[in-house]
Amino acid sequence: MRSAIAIAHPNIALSKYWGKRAGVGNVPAVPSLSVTLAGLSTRTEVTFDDEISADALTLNGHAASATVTARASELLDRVRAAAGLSTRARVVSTNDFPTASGLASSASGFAALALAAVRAAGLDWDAPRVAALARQSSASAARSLFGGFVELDGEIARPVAGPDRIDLRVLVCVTTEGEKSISSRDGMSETARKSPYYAAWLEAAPRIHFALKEALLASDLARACELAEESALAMHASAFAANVIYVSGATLAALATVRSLRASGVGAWATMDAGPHLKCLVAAADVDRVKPALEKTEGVLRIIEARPGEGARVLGQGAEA
Ligand code: 2P0
Repeated sequence: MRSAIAIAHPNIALSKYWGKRAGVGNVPAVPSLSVTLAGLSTRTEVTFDDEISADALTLNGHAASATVTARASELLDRVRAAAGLSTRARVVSTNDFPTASGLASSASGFAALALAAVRAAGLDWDAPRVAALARQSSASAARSLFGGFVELDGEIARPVAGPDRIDLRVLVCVTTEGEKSISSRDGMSETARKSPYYAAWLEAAPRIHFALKEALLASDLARACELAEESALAMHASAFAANVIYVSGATLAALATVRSLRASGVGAWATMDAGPHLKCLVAAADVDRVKPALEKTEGVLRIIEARPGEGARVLGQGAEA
């Protein structure tokens, strides 16, 4: 038996990925830039075990569904092919935050799975190669291999600034503990197929992305966050028009809180992903002014405060599980 344990953190896109290039490889249609979050983690152990005849995945203490297991097996098949292995694997993965509700658990999940599987198989791949493997399963996962601020442009994920480039805090306003109703994958393909605004999104997204990257590299937190909100609103507008709606009443209430704080001169910006949680972007120095207002907002169940953190890493590996 050969095993490895990896830990990875979710990332929140400041400039969003939404839509895929035609063809194989799960390549995003637009560039994106994310921040990898400390304090929220996925821990995954992969054990190649000669005694089992099928891959088995345990997620947060429960056997995963056939669909979820098949997605993990696809990644494991790529690793087996590269390593010349035929052995099936036991995968045990746990998140310390809500799964599949727009908190990018697929990003940290596939980043941790890719890294643990590669190491357990004895492959000595560098981070960009592991990121390319993760991207094929979930494009945003490629970004979680790296820490700080990370760009995904076409097939390539790369870090663009360290975690301390801007003193950013992300206040994740949790609005439900349940799972989201439509997967990102389906939401993207519906948007591409049906939205009259998808072409406009494809045109706007790179402009927003490169302006945001420039603001980040100039350490301009306010400008970077303003562009992040612009990216989120443009992405959701294109999705809305295809009847793909991730926001709930609580999301919109939290958005109203953020915008009224800003109208009163407090630096607070919002971003939303493929789920109903709102993420408020704020300078560390302003957290005490912003957090109480969000906590009081109807429908906000709790707030997770996160800061930029490190990339995925291996916790241990060995010849025996
Ligand atoms: C992002 N999202 O850039 C965007 C913004 C959600 C909204 O990347 O189809 O789970 O597996 O490649 O990576 C979520 O999409 O999608 C995502 P697939 P993924 O973070």
